[in-house]
Amino acid sequence: MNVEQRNRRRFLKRGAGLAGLAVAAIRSANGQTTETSTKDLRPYGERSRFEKLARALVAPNGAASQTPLQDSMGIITPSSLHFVVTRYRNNPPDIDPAQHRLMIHGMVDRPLIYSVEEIKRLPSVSRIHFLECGGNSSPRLRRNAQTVQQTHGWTSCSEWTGVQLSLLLKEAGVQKGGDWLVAEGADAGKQTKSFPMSKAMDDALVVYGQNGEAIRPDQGYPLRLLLPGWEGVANIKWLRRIKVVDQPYLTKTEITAYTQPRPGLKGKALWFDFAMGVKSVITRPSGGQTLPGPGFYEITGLAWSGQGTIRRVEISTDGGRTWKDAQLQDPIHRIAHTRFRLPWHWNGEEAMLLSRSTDDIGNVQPTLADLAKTWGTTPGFFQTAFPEHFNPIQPWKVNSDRSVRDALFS
Ligand SMILES: Nc1nc2c(c(=O)[nH]1)N[C@H]1C(S)=C(S)[C@@H](COP(=O)(O)O)O[C@H]1N2
Ligand SMILES: [Mo]
Repeated sequence: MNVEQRNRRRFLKRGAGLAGLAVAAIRSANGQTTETSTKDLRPYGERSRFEKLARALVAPNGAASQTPLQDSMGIITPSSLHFVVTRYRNNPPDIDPAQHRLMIHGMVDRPLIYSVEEIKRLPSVSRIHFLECGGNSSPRLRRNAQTVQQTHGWTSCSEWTGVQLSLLLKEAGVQKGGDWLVAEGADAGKQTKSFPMSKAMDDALVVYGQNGEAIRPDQGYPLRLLLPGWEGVANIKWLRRIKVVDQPYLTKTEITAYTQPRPGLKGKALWFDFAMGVKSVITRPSGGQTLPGPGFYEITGLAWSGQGTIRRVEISTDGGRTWKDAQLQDPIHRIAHTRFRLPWHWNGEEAMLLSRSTDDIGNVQPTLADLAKTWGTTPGFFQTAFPEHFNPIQPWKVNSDRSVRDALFS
């Protein structure tokens, strides 16, 4: 018997003994006895009672809430902490997956109705993608915001599992001229959104899985449309219908919000501006925190781009005079949160922390002044406006009293 076999036998013996125990007494190194009760063997796990991390509830019933980015680790957002935006403030519909159907119709040769079980039988894919509300970090939403959860918490990142929408559309047979689609949710507000066929055929997914289990009701259980990198509102939850059409439909939910007249367009707005720009934010140290004192810190945060893969994140601790490359966590996924880290020694003096991300098609995260120029206006315009796709470099000011503050407009 070799060493490995012997160890395995010993393990099995011990395992067999433990299985019969309702309460195991564990003697720890310092001689204290800790009780582990059968409750710890509960079928669906819970975190330690000492952990308090939670979403920030923006709407009273939790129909809008933000991810606690300041304490997030790595790149995956636990499903329980994924941000929520459900318009019209309804609770998520309580859908029995056995009753739910997805209909694909309109300009197709074979209109189809799928049950959730039928969709799950099809070839599947799992992909890590972020989701971001088009209004995330917009000045009007962050008026009284102090923390990064409040300023940037309308983005999260999950591993999504489902089928490629292109597969369903090939089954249905898209007719000539069917260049757009309209997706509809089963919520009381009947969220609908138009999107072009090119995205449907490229990387769009109909997902039923999130981080290794069924997607949560808040995220669209049992089926959701995922248009990787595109503004949150296009990612229809509780997906029940996809209609192939010849042109965008200008549905109620897409014309009553998610646009902002731009001065540079003589007051007109950009419609169908789908992909989220390249963005990043330092999550620690960040707004509302108090640093314990001078010394070592790891500056860390998240970067993402709705158009590709993050290639580079630079960090400045002196308000943009000098920049250093941060280390990016491998593997880096396309259209996903990307964790960056940089060691920093804080000398106790005032500092201004910035992060600037670049993606693989060369988009560089703009400063507030750059962004204002693109919009044909001045930074002051943004203070009262409700710009969508607002992705400027976020400055956090570290004061000598050890407090950290949002310094975007100061
Ligand atoms: N059916 C439906 N889909 C929806 C919405 C909704 O209210 N109903 N909200 C949209 C908006 S505005 C955003 S930002 C994202 C939020 O997704 P999440 O709640 O899973 O984070 O869902 C989108 N899809
Ligand atoms: Mo949104």
